[in-house]
Amino acid sequence: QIIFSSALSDPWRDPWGDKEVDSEYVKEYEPEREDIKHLRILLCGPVGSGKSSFINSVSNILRGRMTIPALASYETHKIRKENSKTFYPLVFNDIMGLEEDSDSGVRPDDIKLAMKGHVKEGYKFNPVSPLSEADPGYNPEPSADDKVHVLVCVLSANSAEIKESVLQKMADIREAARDLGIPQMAMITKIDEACGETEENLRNVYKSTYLKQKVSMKDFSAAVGIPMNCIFPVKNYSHEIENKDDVDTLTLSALRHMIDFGDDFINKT
Ligand SMILES: Nc1nc2c(ncn2[C@@H]2O[C@H](COP(=O)(O)OP(=O)(O)OP(=O)(O)O)[C@@H](O)[C@H]2O)c(=O)[nH]1
Ligand SMILES: [Mg+2]
Repeated sequence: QIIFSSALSDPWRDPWGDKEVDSEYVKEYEPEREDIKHLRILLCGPVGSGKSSFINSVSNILRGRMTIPALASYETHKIRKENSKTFYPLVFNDIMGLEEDSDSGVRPDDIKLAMKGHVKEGYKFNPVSPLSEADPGYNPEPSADDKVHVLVCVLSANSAEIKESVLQKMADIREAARDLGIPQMAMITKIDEACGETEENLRNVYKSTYLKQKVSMKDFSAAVGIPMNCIFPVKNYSHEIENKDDVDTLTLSALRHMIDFGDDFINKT
């Protein structure tokens, strides 16, 4: 159902982002450290929350045209520069959805191993047994850029309630990230379907009472334990055939913060 609520006179975030500035920032980013070729961003969240779509959206935006979506398992998604054989020094790992039931979906222990860089490329997570050191998918000596530099929890704005068991898994993952000192942020996807105001115009996102409540203490932020200023609303590209400015602006703003958080971590360790 569509919810219309009274618009906030005082937006929960200000001002609206600057697409050109953020785009340049993201495109120019290079990690300073010699031993780090790329900043690694790990996306985790419930099934269907929009993790893969986000990676695809980023690719569309940085390349300035629609691109073909990527696949599942522990794959590192790289983004090729347009008209070039080189890639941006940003990579994404997308972990398959956190199922409610503990016998399916990826195990939090495996996600912890992934954060430490122990999961090899192409490893297929096994819901019933964790990755062990004896497994060929186990990387015993991760390099500095096999490790995850920023953790992003992805949740959908239009899902009614997140299941307790899924929240518990997310809490476990976040605790592991905290122990490793890995910075964390959250993304709230599908804002185009969240409420009447954002359905009408994405620019209403920071004025929406409904979304403010979602991200504020009462709801989302308390549920995942991530402060409101580290939660970024986005709309992913799904069926569009052309890029749209407002969509790009929100995505680039989220991406820029991922870079900042991840880069801080790189320079600290
Ligand atoms: N309207 C809208 N649809 C979206 C958005 N993001 C994702 N979708 C749709 O939601 C569905 C699930 O998106 P995915 O990106 O596959 O979700 P995922 O998190 O990768 O899911 P798993 O890989 O199964 O864990 C797809 O049909 C997408 O087209 C969004 O921002 N807005
Ligand atoms: Mg996916």
